[in-house]
Amino acid sequence: MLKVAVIMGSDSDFPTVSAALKTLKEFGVPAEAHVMSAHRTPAAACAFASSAREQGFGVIIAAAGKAAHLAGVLAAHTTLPVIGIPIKSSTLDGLDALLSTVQMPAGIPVATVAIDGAANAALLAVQILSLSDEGLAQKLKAYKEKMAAEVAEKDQKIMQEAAQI
Ligand code: RP5
Repeated sequence: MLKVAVIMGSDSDFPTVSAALKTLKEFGVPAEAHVMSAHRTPAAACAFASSAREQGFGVIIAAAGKAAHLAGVLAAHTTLPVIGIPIKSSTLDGLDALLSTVQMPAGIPVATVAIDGAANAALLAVQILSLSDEGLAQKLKAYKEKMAAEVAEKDQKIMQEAAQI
């Protein structure tokens, strides 16, 4: 199976990014995590992205905060899909990272999830890989069915609680 690269701009992003690794593990998708920075280690980031496809990766997830250029720089050096996670690590509450990640120029897309949206980044990566993996497609179907069943259960509970008011 193709691997997912989970790149973060700093180890300080890890507490948030770990939700992506957890989700990938739940789906049995092999992942590799690295700290690489568009600003502090630009050569390493570019080299990683340039060889990611031949290294067996299918998707790159890039998480960064502040002036978050990591996802865009990785996307500039690969034809693999890149998913950006803007990290809330500044006095601007992540809005800076969101805009830096999402506002890519035409030709170099970054699929940007919500601020700190690590679990959704992983789910999107699984969905991309499921296009050529029927086992993953089945797991995604089961995941959605479980989620719907949980909501239905909450609905019943709230209906009962509301009737008591
Ligand atoms: C960004 O700057 C990183 O992705 C992190 O969110 C933020 C702060 O990094 P540290 O100063 O904690 O290393 O590049």
